[in-house]
Amino acid sequence: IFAAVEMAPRDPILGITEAFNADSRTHKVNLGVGVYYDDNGKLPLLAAVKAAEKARLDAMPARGYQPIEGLAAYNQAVQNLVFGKDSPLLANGQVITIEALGGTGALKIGADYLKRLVPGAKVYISDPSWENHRALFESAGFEVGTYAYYDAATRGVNFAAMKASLNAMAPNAVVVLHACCHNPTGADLTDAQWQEVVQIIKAKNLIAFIDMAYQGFAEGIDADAVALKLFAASGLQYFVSSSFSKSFSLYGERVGALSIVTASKEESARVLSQVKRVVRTNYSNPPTHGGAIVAAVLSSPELRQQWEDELAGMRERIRAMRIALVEKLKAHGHDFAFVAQQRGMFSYTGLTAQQVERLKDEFGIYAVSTGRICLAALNTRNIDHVADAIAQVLKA
Ligand code: PLP
Ligand code: TYF
Repeated sequence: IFAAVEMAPRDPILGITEAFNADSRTHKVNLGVGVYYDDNGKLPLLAAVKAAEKARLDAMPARGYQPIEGLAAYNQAVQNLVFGKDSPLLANGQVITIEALGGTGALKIGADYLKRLVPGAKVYISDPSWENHRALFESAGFEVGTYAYYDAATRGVNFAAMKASLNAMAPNAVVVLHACCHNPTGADLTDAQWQEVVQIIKAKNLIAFIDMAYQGFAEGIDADAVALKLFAASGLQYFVSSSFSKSFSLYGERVGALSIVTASKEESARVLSQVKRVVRTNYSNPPTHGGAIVAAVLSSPELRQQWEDELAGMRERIRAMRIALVEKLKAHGHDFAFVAQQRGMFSYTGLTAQQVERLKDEFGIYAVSTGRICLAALNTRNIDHVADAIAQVLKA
């Protein structure tokens, strides 16, 4: 039965890590995958997470099945974080939240449910977007197109073109939006632009699917939720996927959530019953550990403060690396000021695929062939090597 099976293409980003791991050069740097490393180049275990894990281990909880929708305390903590605990949507019972297997799992459950809800709709992702967005919605059976987003000339957003794309969509089209820290470009919308996007989505009867994988990495927990606040005030119904892979450094625990905003509490009950049906036929119910840890951190005032401080530390370190890279490249005569304007983990540098290839071959520096680099992998020890190497490959 397997004789005719072809080799599937590698994930373009995760494949870089495989090549990086096989490289024996000691000065190698992996700017490919979107993972936050500390200044020692290590994946952090946050102190707030450590404390919550120790308490959980000491309590030695039994490992029964979770409810299909996951841990209630977790789902509520996620709602408070994403929508704000005083949100009228929460008070009205208009939001359902289920624990999901990372942000990817949330997108997958949301996509499968949408396919049942609006089977003929077309899905649009930003041009460019996280590669898995397309694959996830295509595998749910949707046709996936793109909306204009990135402007290579300004290394920012071509907002006029984005609006034109949105305005041209048919009713019920699903629009996947990055809440903040756009992956891969680092170019985000302004608050005023978000307001316009919400208005177009409402006027054209589009369905927003907001992907929030980096809450807290641009400006802070609240500031990064500006799109959520504007959508909340719109009266629309929409989808939100959240991920705690980055913000809690819990990548492998697969902690995320899918939230859906409905028109009423009564509608919420019906929608939740359908989403649970999708979950049941995928993995039945989510694992216990990661969600319990995030819930414990978010519901303890001390651990929550500690986590916010640690998250701010990650955010500020990335910003410092952005500014340092701009300065070091300036010393080489290159204007990379846009790197300090872009937000989150990533920057679209404008480096060509050939230049990225040279970075790898000659300097042991791995980046995505599109020119995307992960700033969160820079540190005070590798940044000179990276800046010097970029300056070298920019020489004709
Ligand atoms: N959405 C975006 C925009 C991402 O960059 C990522 C990165 O991993 C995800 C979703 C997936 O999140 P997770 O790793 O929690 O599945
Ligand atoms: O874009 C990134 O690098 C992260 C990590 O299939 C990632 O979002 C990359 C590819 C993938 C899953 C996660």
